[in-house]
Formats: sequence, structure tokens, C-alpha cells
Amino acid sequence: KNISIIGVPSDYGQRRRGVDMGPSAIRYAGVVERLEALGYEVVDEGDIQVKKGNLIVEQNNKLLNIDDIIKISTELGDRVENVLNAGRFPLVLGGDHSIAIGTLSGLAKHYKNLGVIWYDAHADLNSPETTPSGNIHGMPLAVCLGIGDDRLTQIRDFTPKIKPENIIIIGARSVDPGEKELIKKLGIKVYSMHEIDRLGMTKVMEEAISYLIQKQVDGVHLSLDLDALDPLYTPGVGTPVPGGITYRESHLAMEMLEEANIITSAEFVEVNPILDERNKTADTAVALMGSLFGEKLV
Ligand code: DIR
Ligand code: MN
Ligand code: MN
Ligand code: MN
Repeated sequence: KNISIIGVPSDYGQRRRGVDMGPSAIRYAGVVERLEALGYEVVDEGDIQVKKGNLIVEQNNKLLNIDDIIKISTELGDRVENVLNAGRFPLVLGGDHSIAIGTLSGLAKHYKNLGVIWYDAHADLNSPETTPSGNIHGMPLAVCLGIGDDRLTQIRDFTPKIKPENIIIIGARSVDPGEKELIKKLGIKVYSMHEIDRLGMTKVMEEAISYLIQKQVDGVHLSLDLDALDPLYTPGVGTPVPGGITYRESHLAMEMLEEANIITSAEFVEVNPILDERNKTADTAVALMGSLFGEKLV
């Protein structure tokens, strides 16, 4: 596998400044060196152009910064599709989770039956009707299912990007009422913290992997929000939720994905250095990438 890294320094999907510095923090934590040490050819394509220095403006209190997010998502989608067309593995660094709209809009042009693992404390299944915050980082999974404002669902002129039965959410523990309804209605597979506690991460990942294989997916995207982990390990996130996945459980999950050899693209999002402790969250992100790409303990 040859890896292409794309940084997306966007904080437009939420209200806490600093997550735009996530790609830099992850680079300073040594992502390129870490992956090269595993034998990959790594090209850091740098960052997508994101307009800086402006205050977050509420054009519409249900869809904060929608115009900027459309622009960023469209460009990111083009870039991700180019990486796939070059036969390379896209590794996207965020930025807040709204960038997943762009990533998926690139992946879904290439893969006809894409699977998605959404590793997150949240379900990111809100719409303008259900959002408690107006923050688009709480909506990307819904948008990719074709639910929400047309300007978002129609990014790169096609919708939906993914099928509900090809999604697995892992780590959920803060799910809004409208999101719960949607999960039930669409039958989306969720391993909340309850299932992780009850079954253990080994069983959760075994089930998740065989579930996606049964769906005959032709690719699997890992969308990893660092707030899936307990804030003990990843304090540098905008919306920390206690009772999360441990450091070792997360490594185990990555190691099992690597062994199963199913992941075809990944993004690591919501690293906010302003809220962090000595770059701990970016360090954790890079360590998890190490496991995802085949680092062995012994
Ligand atoms: C909440 C928080 N469900 C919202 N979402 C977050 O604003 O829609 N997603 N933090 O990552
Ligand atoms: Mn291909
Ligand atoms: Mn998220
Ligand atoms: Mn989250």
C-alpha cells in the first residue's frame, strides 16, 4: 500500500476554535515517519486550502458555516478520488468531523458498495430538524445517507453516498433523540459502550468485520473521531464524553482491522491542540495509525 496524506484544517463544523490545527499536530506527532518505518511509501499532499482568521458566522443557526463546509467538502472529495484513481490509500487528517462529508463524497465515486466504520462517541446522524447545536460535525453520517439539506447531500452531484446497512458505529454514548429514532428506523448497526462493556472489544470487532464481509462491501472506510476514546486518553477534543473506549481497546480494534485486511481508507478527526495536553491526542492518533497499518508489539 502506498499512502497519501491529506490535511483538512477546518473548524467550521463546530464552535470551538483550534481543531483546524489538528493536521499540524498529527504531523508533529510523527505520522509520516511512523508509517514509513512500517515500509510504506508515504506522500504528504499537504493541506486543503481553508479560509482562515474569520469568526464563525451564523448564516443559519441550523447549519453553521454551511457555505465554507460545501467548498471544503467538494475539494476534499476531488482530492480523495484522485488518490484512489492513483491506486493509493487515502489517509485524511482533520479538522472537525464535518470533513467526512467530503471524504465520503470522494470514496463513494470509486466504491460501489462501501462499508463504513464510524468510531465515535456520537452518532453524527443529526439533520437540520433534529440538531441540538446547528453544528454540521454532528451531521456527516446522515448527510452521506442522503438525509439533510440538499446542498450538503448533493455535494459532488450524487446522493446517497452510503447505504445504512453498510455502516457500523462503534463507541457511541451520546446520542440525541432524533438520532436514536433514525438508528431504529434504518436499522443501523451500533456497538455502543454498553455492547463494548458487555461483549468485550474482541467480540465487537469480530462481529463488525464479519458483518461487513457478509454485506460484500468492496471497500471499508474507517472514520475515527478521537472522542470515541475516553477523554483520559484523548483530552484534546471539542466534545469529550466520559465512559469511553480505552487506549488498549482502541489499539486492539485497529490491530484486528489490520489483520482482517479490510480497511481501504481512513480519516482521523477532531484533534484540537488548544484543548489538548502536550499533544497527547495527536500522539494517540498516530499510535493508533501505527496499529492500523501493521505495527506489531513484539
Ligand atoms: C451533538 C454532538 N450530537 C450535535 N455531536 C458531536 O451537536 O449534533 N459529534 N460532537 O461529534
Ligand atoms: Mn480501486
Ligand atoms: Mn464525530
Ligand atoms: Mn464525536
